[in-house]
Amino acid sequence: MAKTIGKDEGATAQARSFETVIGSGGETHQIAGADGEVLTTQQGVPVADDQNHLKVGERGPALLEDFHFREKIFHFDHERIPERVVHARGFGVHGSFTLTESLGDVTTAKILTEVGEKTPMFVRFSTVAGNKGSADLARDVRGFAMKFYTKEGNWDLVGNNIPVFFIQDAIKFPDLIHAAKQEPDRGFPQAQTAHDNFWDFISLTPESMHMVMWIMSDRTIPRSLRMIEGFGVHTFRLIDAKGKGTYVKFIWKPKLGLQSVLWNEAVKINGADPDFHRRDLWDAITMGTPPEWELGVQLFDDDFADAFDFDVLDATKLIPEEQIPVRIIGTFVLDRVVDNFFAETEQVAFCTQNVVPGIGFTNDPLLQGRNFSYLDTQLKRLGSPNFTHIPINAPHAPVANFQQDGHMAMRNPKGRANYEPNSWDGPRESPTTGYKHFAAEETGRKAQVRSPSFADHYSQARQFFISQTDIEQKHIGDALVFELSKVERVDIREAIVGHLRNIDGKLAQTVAAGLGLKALPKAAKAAVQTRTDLPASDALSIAKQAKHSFEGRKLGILVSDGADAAIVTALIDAVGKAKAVYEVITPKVAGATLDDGTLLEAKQKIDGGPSILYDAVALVLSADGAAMLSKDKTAKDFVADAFGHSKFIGYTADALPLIDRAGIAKEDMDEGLIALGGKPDVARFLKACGEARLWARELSTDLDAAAFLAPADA
Ligand code: HDE
Repeated sequence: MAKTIGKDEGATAQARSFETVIGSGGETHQIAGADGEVLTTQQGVPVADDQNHLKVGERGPALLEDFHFREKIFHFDHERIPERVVHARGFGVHGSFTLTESLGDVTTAKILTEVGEKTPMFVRFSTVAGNKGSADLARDVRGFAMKFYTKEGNWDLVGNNIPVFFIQDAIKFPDLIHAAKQEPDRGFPQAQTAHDNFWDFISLTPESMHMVMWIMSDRTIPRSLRMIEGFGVHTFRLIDAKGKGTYVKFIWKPKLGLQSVLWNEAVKINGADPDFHRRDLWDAITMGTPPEWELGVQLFDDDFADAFDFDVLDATKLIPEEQIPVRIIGTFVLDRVVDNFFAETEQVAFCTQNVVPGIGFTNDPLLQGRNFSYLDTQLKRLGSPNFTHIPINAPHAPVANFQQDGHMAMRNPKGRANYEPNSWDGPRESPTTGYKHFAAEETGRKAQVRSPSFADHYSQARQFFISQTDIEQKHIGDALVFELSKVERVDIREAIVGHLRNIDGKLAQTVAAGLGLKALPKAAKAAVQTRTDLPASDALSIAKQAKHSFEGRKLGILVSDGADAAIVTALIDAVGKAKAVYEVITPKVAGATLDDGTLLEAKQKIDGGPSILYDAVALVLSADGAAMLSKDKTAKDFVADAFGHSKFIGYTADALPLIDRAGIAKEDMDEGLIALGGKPDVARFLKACGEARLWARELSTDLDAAAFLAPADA
């Protein structure tokens, strides 16, 4: 019998605890076996027939008496709860945090002081603007919300993958979100900011320009949720035993490094696999390669805050890591998928106000507003003040108080006293271990004002832009041109270019040229002149932090019948050694028979496995296979896309005709196309794949690159 390579994932048939029988009317019933579970109503009454409702005669009317039917439909009718107003599309997983360095000098929080302590956590990743059913690779901020079930109660760190935000005051949040989401008259476009309302709002809200630079960068089209950073955004406060405060910003860094896809890929991935990110995370965890992050802090005091160029309470600003290095204090691993999506991912309720003793707030006007919003929204979404009783939200720490009753009360106090103070028994406050708010001294006039210290809207936007590599800057320009080209009103396009002029002259010029504007619009009026002395910060660039490793990435191997078995085996071995994964793609899903008679199992038929789903591809084809695939549009797209997306492509000599037919001329063959003749070539190929992309290819072949790389006009 022929040998078989490949493993059959997901095909484990579940043991069947029922038998299917045909009823007297010809209908099928699934009857519980000897030790099988019996289907019941919500009341626990066993059900005899789950296929037909009760009716008068075989063709007669339904009877109200059928309580099983009515209960089943009633429950179904009420299955949906309101989706989140923002961050509706999300994916949650479990994990744990381990502290490696104590912050005992600045906080009493046990989770930040007990080194070696493992704290269970739940993380929900999300996009912001799209509805629950939108695609994963929308250009959008990724929510990165963490719930730590600490010994002292739940701590929620509800962050994003971008360290700054669009607005400075929470009162503008509904406007921002209304503008970003689908337009109210037509109900589209969803899950994208490429429309008039969003850019109109932005053009009238210059404080958003720093964030705009981030969202137009590759940060908003991540390759994987395993490859994004996380930020608490606001300045929070740590509080020590004496009540002294230290400012803190939280940052978490993925061990796999940062990586993004290209916009053209994102658009195609959304069609090929709208669940790309959640599937990727699910696969990584269930295959035993759970993603890990390091949790870090930037700590500072009032002296630093007073001397810093910007206001530390302004959430449109960050503190460059070069100015305050990130101190790594622990790691977290996300290693368990949910048992039930609704129960956990959907019902999890994060609240920024969930802090534990030793961790507190600052007056950041965005954070203050969030503290109101998150609790409020949970009541709407989950329908009861008892949402904390739902297992995913329930603290692992003991809970004892006199709050009672309400819808769906699951945790009900025992005993006579339900008030405090009382002369009976029950929980009492603890001045020693209880939460103490930071005793800030506050004075001031009651007023609706914006502090002048929040007025510089462009300097850090510029700092972000100049910190990027050429290719990253080009992508920002491309994204702006793409988005603004979808905006119908020319005056809005021009207004944005006016803001860009305050950030970087060349960027403004390239975008204006990309939009075909006849003249460069006037620079927007700035309350504060852009500073040009802020130095570039490498930590702001994805490319400058590259890990140069293929670990955690995926190779797509396109194989035909008669392909070289030795090369396939060498590739599979090399992928394993690189701690990466692979998928075999064949013309038919049944797999391919290699030149030594081995049957290679396939994960994808070529139509279902376009090259956009992989970080790099290898074409291991026989001459016949290449000849056949050269006539196939999908196979040609596979190669053309991989090339167009600057990916590394390994190929056996017989695959050359397909490369040619995919439109890659001999003179365009660059060092990113690597011939696979034997093991050393395979090793060289895998090493190259660790670089993720051959960016030089994009800079030399892309239509917009020439304009972008040209020197700026004076
Ligand atoms: Fe949120 N945000 N937000 N947000 N946010 C919500 O809460 C809100 C902001 C973030 O996976 C909502 O439970 C206001 C910044 C994440 O369940 C809502 C303001 C940051 C999630 C809400 C902000 C975030 C939310 C909707 C301006 C990054 C998903 C559903 C003051 C630091 C949590 C919900 C999850 C969700 C309000 C700004 C992150 C409506 C008023 C800044 C990751 O309460």
